[in-house]
Amino acid sequence: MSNKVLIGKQEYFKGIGKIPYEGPDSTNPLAFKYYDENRNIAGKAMREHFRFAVAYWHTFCGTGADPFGPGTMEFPWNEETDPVKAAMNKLDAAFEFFTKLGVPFYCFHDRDIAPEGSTVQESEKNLKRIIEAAGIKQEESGVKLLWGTANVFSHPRYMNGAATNPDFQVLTHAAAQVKSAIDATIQLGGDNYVFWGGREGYFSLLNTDMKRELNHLGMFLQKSRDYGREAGFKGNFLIEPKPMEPTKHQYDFDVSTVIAFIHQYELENDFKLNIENNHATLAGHTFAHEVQTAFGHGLFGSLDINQGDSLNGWDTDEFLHNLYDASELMLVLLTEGGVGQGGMNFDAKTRRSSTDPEDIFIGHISSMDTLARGLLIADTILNQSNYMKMKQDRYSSFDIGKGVAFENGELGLIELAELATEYGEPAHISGKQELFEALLNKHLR
Ligand code: XUL
Ligand code: CO
Repeated sequence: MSNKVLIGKQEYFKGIGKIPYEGPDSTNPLAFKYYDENRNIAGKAMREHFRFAVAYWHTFCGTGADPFGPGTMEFPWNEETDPVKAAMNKLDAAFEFFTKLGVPFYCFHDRDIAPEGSTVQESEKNLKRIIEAAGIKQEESGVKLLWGTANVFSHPRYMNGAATNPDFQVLTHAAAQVKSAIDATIQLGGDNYVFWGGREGYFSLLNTDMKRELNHLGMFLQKSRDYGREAGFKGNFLIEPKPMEPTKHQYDFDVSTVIAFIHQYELENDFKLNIENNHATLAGHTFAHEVQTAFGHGLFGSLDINQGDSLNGWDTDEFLHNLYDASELMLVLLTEGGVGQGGMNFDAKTRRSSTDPEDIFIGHISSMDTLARGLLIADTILNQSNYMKMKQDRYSSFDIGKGVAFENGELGLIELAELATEYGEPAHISGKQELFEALLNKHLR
């Protein structure tokens, strides 16, 4: 990243400059304590371990509205009444923010970055205008697009789903949006294109033909892939799992469900997963579990970084500040080779009552520091403890003799049963879970 800060016609975050790295002893809330982008850890710069991205929808669109009241945050880029001019102002604010924070990437939905028009053509025209301007901003700043996506869940027409809507006409509108959003992603050189299910799911089986809806979704994704590849998109298509909200049964429940879907519809050569922490916990999994599952199937794509609240069951999208979760995640990433052409997108929002413009900076800085600290902890555990050996030793009986033969597929059930008779009752070998937990805690600092 260059140190250049990009300010448009007007400076939106006055009084805040480029966020510096000041080290762990700093008391400056607007400085990094651990994220030192050029510092080399485990063979690469910190920046490359994370490939941090800012999410357009929360940071520049979400003003804090909830079901009990309107937004609380006043965004000056929203003051302009002409929607296209307001989108241009928002773009200025966004690039000012990216460059002051020093993140290398951003992500958007079509409707975050450009306003919906009254017809398909008008919406496409609006998007094209803003994408043109975004391309220039990218060149000027060096900030890149991690992924683009289409919002096919907010407009009332999508109340019964988009690709899984029982009304074919609605599906065609989703196709028009996805086509334009893929075009925009290609034009901006995006590394990935994301499909989050939105309202693809159902509330009652009484009015739902699940098999038919899933077939429609599979067909829709195949056609989106075909279009993207023909149009020259070289990046990964990603599906983002979520178990519930907005529908009761989301079709993309968790990583395992999506992996089965990807294989069922023969999407495995083009599709991978975008995994979000709060979605993992809603599905009853840890983030580390979901990420490990995706790596296990060779389908890890990218990450949405946030966290939920352990005391409630909805998607609160808080900035990740749980050091334990960050360290476990970084242990998995370091042992599996890292984020690749994915990254870490902050699908996170400041709380409704955090209304100062600096709070948006503090949320991102705190989360980037949490992950950087998690990286340092994981790297120390891997290099300065016997963690990996302890883990591998649990499986050492498969490294010798008949264990090797089993792994090579050379022993059938009859031979295995004969061996059980020969061995007699095995001695108990402790799993040592508490020792592993103590080892991680010892390094949490
Ligand atoms: C919703 C969610 C989305 C996706 C992109 O819970 O995570 O913002 O990340 O559509
Ligand atoms: Co997300």
